[in-house]
Formats: sequence, C-alpha cells, structure tokens
Amino acid sequence: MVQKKNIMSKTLRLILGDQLNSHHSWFSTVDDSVTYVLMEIRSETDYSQHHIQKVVGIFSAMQAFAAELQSNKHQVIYINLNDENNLHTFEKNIQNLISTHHFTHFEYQLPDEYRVDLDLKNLCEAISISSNAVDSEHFFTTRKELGDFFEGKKIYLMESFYRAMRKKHNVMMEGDKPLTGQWNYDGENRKKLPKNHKPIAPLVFNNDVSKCYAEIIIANVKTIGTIDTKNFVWPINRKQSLELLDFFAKECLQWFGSYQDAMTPNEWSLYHSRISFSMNVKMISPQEVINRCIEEWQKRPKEIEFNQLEGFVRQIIGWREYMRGIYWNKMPEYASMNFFNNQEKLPDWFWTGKTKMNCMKDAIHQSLQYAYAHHIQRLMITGNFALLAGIHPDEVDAWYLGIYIDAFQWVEITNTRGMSQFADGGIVGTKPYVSSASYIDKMSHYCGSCFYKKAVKTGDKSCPFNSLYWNFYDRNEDQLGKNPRIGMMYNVWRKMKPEDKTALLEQADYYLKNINEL
Ligand code: FAD
Ligand code: DLZ
Ligand code: SF4
Repeated sequence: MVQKKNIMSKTLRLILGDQLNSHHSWFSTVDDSVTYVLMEIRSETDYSQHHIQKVVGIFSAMQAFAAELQSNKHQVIYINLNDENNLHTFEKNIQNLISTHHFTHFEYQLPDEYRVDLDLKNLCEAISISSNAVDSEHFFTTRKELGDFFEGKKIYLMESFYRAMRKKHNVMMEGDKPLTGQWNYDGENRKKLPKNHKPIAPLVFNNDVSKCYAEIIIANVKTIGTIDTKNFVWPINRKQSLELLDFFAKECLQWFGSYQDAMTPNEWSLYHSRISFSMNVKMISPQEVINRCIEEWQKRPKEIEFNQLEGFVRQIIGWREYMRGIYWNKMPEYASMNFFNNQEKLPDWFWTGKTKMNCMKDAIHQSLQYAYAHHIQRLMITGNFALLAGIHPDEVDAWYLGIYIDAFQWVEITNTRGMSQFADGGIVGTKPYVSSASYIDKMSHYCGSCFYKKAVKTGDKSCPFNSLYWNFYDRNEDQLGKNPRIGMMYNVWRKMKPEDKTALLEQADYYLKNINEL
C-alpha cells in the first residue's frame, strides 16, 4: 500500500492571477492525478500599491475561473487571501502543498513578469520534485521573437514588426499584399470629437463584489481609488469579456480609428474597447479579439470603414506584441533606465485629482473612479505632464502600475518608461511624446473651461504645459538637440527672442517650484 502511494504520480499546476485562459491545452482533458492551484497572496497585492478595482477584479476573475474548472471536474485548490494556512508567496505555498499533499511533479505556465519568472525558476531549483514550465498559449509571439526579428539592428521599428506579424499570421492580407493595398491608416485617425457629438454609453457590468472586497479590507491591503462594490463595472469572467468584445465590435469599432486620439470631459472611454483587462488576464485571446472585429467588418463593410478596423488590429497584433517583445528583450536593465536623469517627485494631486488643470483633473479623476484612462489620456495628458515636469521614471512607473486595472509590468513599463517617458532613450519610440496646450486643445474639449489659459505662455493663469514644454527642450538639449525628428523645435527655440526665452524658463521654474499648487 505504502509503496503504491510513492510511485503514484501527482502533479501540481500553478495558475497565476493573469493566466485565466480556459482554452489552454492543460484543460483539454480531465486528469485525477493533476491538481490546479490558484492563490491570493500578499507578495502580489503588495509589490505595487494597486487600485482597489484591480485587486478586486483579479481576485473575482480568479475565483470565477477556479469555479469553472471545478464544474468541469478538474481538481482545484484555491487559497483565499485570509486562509489560515496561506503563506503569502508562490514559493512558500507551493513548498507547503508539496509536503502536505505529496505531489511528485510541479508545472507552471511561463509568467509575463520578469520578477515572477525569476521567483518560479528559483522555486524549481529549491524543490525536491521534478518540474517544468509551459507556454501560456496566449500571445502571437514567443518571448524571444522580437529580439530575433530585430537581431543586429540598431533601431527597432514597430511598423516593420507589425507588417511582419500581419504576413506571418495572415491577418487582413491578400496573398503577400495588405488588404486594400495600404498597411497603415494612421493618417486618417486623428479627429477631434465634433462639438455636439454624444458618444455611446459604455457597456458596464453590475457585478456584486462585496464579499471579495470585504476580504481585502479585512487583510488591510493598501490600495488606491474607489469602487462601487454592488456595481463593479469590469468583466470578471470569460462570458462577460465576450459580451464586452461584442459590444465593441457592434457599437464602437466603426468610430474607433477616427476618434482614437480624441478626449472630452466626463466621457471616460469614448469608442475604446476596454478589453485590455480581459486580455491581460487571458480571459480572452488577442486572436479572438481581432477575429471578432474582422468578422464584424466583413458583415458591415459599408458602415465600418477599413481604417477603423486596421487601427484597432494594429494596437493588438502590433503594439501589444511589440511591447511584450521589447520587455523580454531588454529586461532587467529596462526597469532602471532614466535617459534624462529625471529626479523629481510626482505632485501629490496625482493621487487625488485635486488640480486646477482641467485635462489633468479629468484624467486623474476617472482613473481613480474607474481604474481606467484611454491611451491618449495616459500618453498625452498625465504622461506628457510627468515628462515635462522631470519626474523620476520610478515614480511614474509606480503610479501607472498601480492605478490601471490592466497594468502588468510587461506592458506597463514599456509604455510608461518607454513610450511615454522616453527613459529608454528611444528603444520603443523615436522621439519623446510631449506637447504644449495647443495639441491638447486640438484633440479635446478641456481647455475652454479650464482655470488656465491655453494660449497664454507666461504670467498669471498661463497654461503650465506651455512653459514646461519649452523648459523641457531647453534642459534636454544635449540629449535631444541632434535628434533629426526634433530639429524643427530647436530651430524655433533658438530663433526666439532672448527675453521671451527667459520669461518662459522663469515661468516654468515657478510652476516646478510650486508644482503641488497647480
Ligand atoms: P483600446 O484603445 O481599445 O485598444 C485595444 C487594445 O490594443 C488594448 O486593449 C491593448 O491590448 C492594445 N493596445 C493599445 N495600445 C497599446 C500599447 N501602447 N501597448 C500595448 N497594447 C496596446 N496597456 C496595458 O494593457 N496595460 C498597461 O499597464 C498600460 N499602461 C500604459 C501606460 C502608458 C503611460 C501608456 C501611454 C499606455 C499604456 N498602455 C497599457 C497602453 C494602452 O493605453 C492601453 O492598452 C489601453 O488604453 C487599454 O484600453 P482599451 O482596452 O480600451 O484599449
Ligand atoms: C496583480 C495581482 C494581484 C494583485 N494579486 C494576485 C494574487 O494574489 N495572486 C496571483 O496569482 N496573481 C495576482 N496578481 C497578478 C500577478 O501579479 C501576475 O500574475 C504576475 O505579475 C505575473 O504577471
Ligand atoms: Fe490642460 Fe492647459 Fe488646456 Fe487647462 S489650458 S485643459 S491645463 S492644456
């Protein structure tokens, strides 16, 4: 009897909170010798100060996933946050399960985060049983693929990677040519919302997450932002994720490209899909997302112009995969890059939204309320301000990693430190994304009702973006002066009258010294 127990193989498989992929080949057969484990642990709730909706969203989705596996007859161990035997790290809990349940083999899916990847490799070294890692079967690309694609190249270009992805995966292609003959329709995708245009109300869910929330409160997890626990708006299972995707394809796709860069007060998502959370925790796959949108375009080609579809597909098979590839190609060095040597602290109002700057107030308020802001708010409002103000990229990263429901380091840091803060010196993008008030006014309806005056550059009520913009170019001339994509700005700056330059720099200095009062 004892002998039989020893030779019986028992496998333990770890599922991380962002690996809720029910289509993974692990689940294609039910095997009594296999046990799955999911765990709510303090190492994950505390590595960043997360938005409460992010923690609740992940835990609720993990619980729903575990219940689904159980109803499909898989064996599941679910360790709740406040369980007595919870040891609160992946390693300690796994070690404990191995010794209490006598598992003979351990498996995990490759994690998306460098930190967890190291932890799990170390764990496998430390345990006495055999182990192996398998792919998460979610992305179009492997971790290495981007590195191989750009091997030997000094500059990475998203566009060439995107075209290769379209070809390799035969997405919107006619033979080896792009469908319609053109690869990229970005030029048609930069419209402001017409003044009286009322965007469609976003589809939201009314999930009751009060039990999950109560456990997080009992555990005293430090979080940011607010939550309506009886009407949690985010999808927490695959069914809701598919509903959200369907809503996007039917109601938003036809406007997506045109208004992708538009912003307007009190409209928190416009025609964006809000599908990033569902995708990043793998409740749905990027392949499913693009297939659904292509299918909708094929059904309604007259209503949905091709540029709307192409703009959306590019975000998913282009930008999303590109960011993942850069992450695995450049970590761990990437996490400490600081090209401009920025050292400032984030102003306090980043955590409250209490600022007189209308655009910043709106973007921060909605981030605290919904754990979401759309791309152009992240890039050209909050990110733009942080870069102009010379905030240390660690501070900026901590804010973005905490506040958004879709924030996981592989896609957060490449967007924040890379695309938004140019702290990587030009790996992700070729020039810094900064602007004065004129761009913000061109793309939004924020400036008209702002305390500050968009057209005023210095003095009372001058828009901070204006003087900070020139101050940014002035202080970073050594690093940027030779960048051919920015040469024009330096020509304008150099031709400016000395007294105008001085006034702009003095104004910027005043605003930077009084940044908490803006
Ligand atoms: P949509 O506008 O509807 O776009 C569709 C999908 O395309 C998104 O769901 C996303 O999966 C993908 N996508 C679009 N742009 C990007 C991009 N630049 N990089 C990667 N994928 C992209 N995205 C995250 O998923 N997590 C983050 O933590 C994150 N942090 C960001 C921080 C900054 C400073 C910036 C500028 C961007 C960040 N992004 C991040 C990228 C992008 O802003 C979000 O993916 C998008 O806003 C999510 O909302 P959505 O699903 O409505 O996107
Ligand atoms: C973000 C997060 C949080 C807040 N909590 C958990 C958790 O308790 N258990 C878990 O398995 N995953 C959690 N996650 C997601 C992980 O941080 C994520 O899986 C890793 O960062 C790998 O990408
Ligand atoms: Fe933002 Fe300046 Fe416009 Fe105010 S005036 S909304 S601060 S850009």
